[in-house]
Amino acid sequence: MRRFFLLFTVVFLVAGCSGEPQIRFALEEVEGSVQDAYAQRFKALIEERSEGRIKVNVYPYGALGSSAQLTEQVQNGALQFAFASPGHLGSVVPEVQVFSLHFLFSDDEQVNQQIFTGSGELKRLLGEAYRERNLELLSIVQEGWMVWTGDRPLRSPSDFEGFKIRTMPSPLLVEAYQAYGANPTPMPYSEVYGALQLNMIDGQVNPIFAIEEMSFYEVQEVLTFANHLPFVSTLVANPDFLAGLSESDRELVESVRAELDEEIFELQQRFNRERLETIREESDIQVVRLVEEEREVFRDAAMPVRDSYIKSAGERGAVILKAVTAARNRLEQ
Ligand code: 6CS
Repeated sequence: MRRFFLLFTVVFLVAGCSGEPQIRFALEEVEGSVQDAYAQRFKALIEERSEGRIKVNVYPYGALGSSAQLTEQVQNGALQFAFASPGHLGSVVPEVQVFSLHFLFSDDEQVNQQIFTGSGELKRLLGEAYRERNLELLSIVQEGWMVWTGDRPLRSPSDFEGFKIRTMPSPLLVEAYQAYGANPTPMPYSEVYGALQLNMIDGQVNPIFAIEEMSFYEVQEVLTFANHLPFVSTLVANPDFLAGLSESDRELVESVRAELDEEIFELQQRFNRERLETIREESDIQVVRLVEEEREVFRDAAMPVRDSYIKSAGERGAVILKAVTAARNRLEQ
């Protein structure tokens, strides 16, 4: 009886009431964000190319829960697709914390794009780690450089002394800011604006498009660009849902996913460029860009976090780290 019920649930979730696939796709970001642009294009292409047979419903941040709750809903099949940012996923999939390691990736976004979308070890090994946690990793999506916002310029670790910075909860993000002497304070994305406004925290870190659409710049004095880390999210799906699709529908999903990898990379560059202009027009926020010597000091301070990564992500983590470093060196030549 229990098996029958389980089977019924799976068939219902795969097919939806109409007998055709229905995709519930949840975002960790609000309408107008990079993730929203991705999901709207995904919906348009899938619905058009399946001639309306496959329906995609998009749920922006706030509709269905926090990032951690969205991941759980993909794992249990209540959602078919979602974005799962490594900054929120580190305790579930320690290997993904490779995206929390400052100064590991290239200073060149194009190089990083090739590392994230290429057929190298990174995606294969992370895919294995995700599958063990009942998640199918579809894409690694770059959303722009992380930028520090604060009540002061952050030019050296001494500026971080006692600085309360909101981070996503991944343990290695917390460790990186501790290494700079800061006081990292993880909290949900939705609470950051209020916490900045009430001076419960001194700053936070996110890409420019998010700093603009979440209005963080309204309650901050300075943007510091260190280009220490690209913000990435991962597109995940429920493995049973994908396995239950017909071969041609699976191919359709795969072709749209591959097409969007390139399209969204360019779109996020435009979003981040244009929204920096908006921030500058609407505020008198100071913009600081660190020079190489300043970045070098942060790079040195962050290096020990790589050992912590290997401790928490084990042998597979060590191979991922090597593969990223090798790919970076090769592509930068
Ligand atoms: O800071 C955060 O928690 C969030 N930032 C972005 C840009 N996307 C999702 C993530 O949850």
